[in-house]
Amino acid sequence: MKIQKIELRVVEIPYVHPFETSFGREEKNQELVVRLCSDDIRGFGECVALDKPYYSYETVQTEWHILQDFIIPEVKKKEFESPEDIQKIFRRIRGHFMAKAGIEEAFWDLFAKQKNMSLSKFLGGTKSTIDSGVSIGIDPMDVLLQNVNKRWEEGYKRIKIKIKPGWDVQVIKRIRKEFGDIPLMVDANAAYTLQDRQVMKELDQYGLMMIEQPLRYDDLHEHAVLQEELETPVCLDESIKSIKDAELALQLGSCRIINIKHGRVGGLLKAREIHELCLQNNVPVWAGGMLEFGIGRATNVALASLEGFCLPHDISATSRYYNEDITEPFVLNEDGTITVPQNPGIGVQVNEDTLEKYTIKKRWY
Ligand code: OSB
Ligand code: MG
Repeated sequence: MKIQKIELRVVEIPYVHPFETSFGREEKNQELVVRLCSDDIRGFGECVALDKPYYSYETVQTEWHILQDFIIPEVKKKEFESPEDIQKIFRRIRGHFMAKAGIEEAFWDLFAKQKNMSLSKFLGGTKSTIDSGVSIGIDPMDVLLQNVNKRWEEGYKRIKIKIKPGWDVQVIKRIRKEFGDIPLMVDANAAYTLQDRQVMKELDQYGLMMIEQPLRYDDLHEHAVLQEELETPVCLDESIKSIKDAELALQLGSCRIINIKHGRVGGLLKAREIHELCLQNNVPVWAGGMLEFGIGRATNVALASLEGFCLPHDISATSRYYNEDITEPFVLNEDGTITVPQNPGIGVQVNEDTLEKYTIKKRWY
């Protein structure tokens, strides 16, 4: 397969409600959308870096730079037999996993469409629905409790609360008091150090499903020390960027659960490999989210349809974040699941009008 034309777009859509984490409060999201054209087939991918280098060093602008200046010129020179072929181009470029993932996923979409298969089936997915969880940002207590109540009533299978120093134990205590024994977890986005282990030990009393990424974004050793002291499983997000990181984390005992984000690990091929490693080692995995628009959300859903993804995911309905999207929306079923699209490729249609409406920069290559 030869790629004749490639389009990059920066797309910006406001959230229905500001989203606050230990990084700060944001009103809108930007994503870089990749379109690959091969004859009459179009493949779409969404690069998931945020516009600021807080979750990872990548940003929408570094993604643009790496794709435009290093990846796209190579892609245009080559022929592709499968989505795996793009790995040869990636090998020389260190890091920049989210830039790589966006274009790799456009290849997966393209090849799946060429084979007339859903991305889920093409990846080897076995599930027709996936369990949906929701991530609740930092807000004043009354707003937060209303949000938890709303999402729990909507049917989400578990609630994740964003925490930071000073916004942790008292919040969880209050939620347990109001909502009892609901499936509950927290995500610190690396906001604590081992000196805060007392906070972690207090959180340990609340029967949480897991504590996600409490310590440094690049640490494995201190997480192992902490995990040893806790009953609650530690789940790693930021710290796992490769299969090597995952292997080491399992050896050291840094976590008992892994959150897999295809963008963070460099695409679907790598994400599937980490999932297989965890499946072999009986380590539960689930699919994380990066506030994706429809293309990225569809990719998440396809990944989460693989066998080893066995805990509720950070894949909520589109309406959790956006009033309007660049594809038709994903909706929450009454039983708290989301249906895996069965149409070819990502299985949702890109709406060219909304894509154009929210585009702030675009270029053809
Ligand atoms: O740590 O999982 C995270 C959003 C942006 C960056 C990092 C994270 C998140 C979320 C939201 O928790 C997940 C989602 O619903 O997309
Ligand atoms: Mg996280």
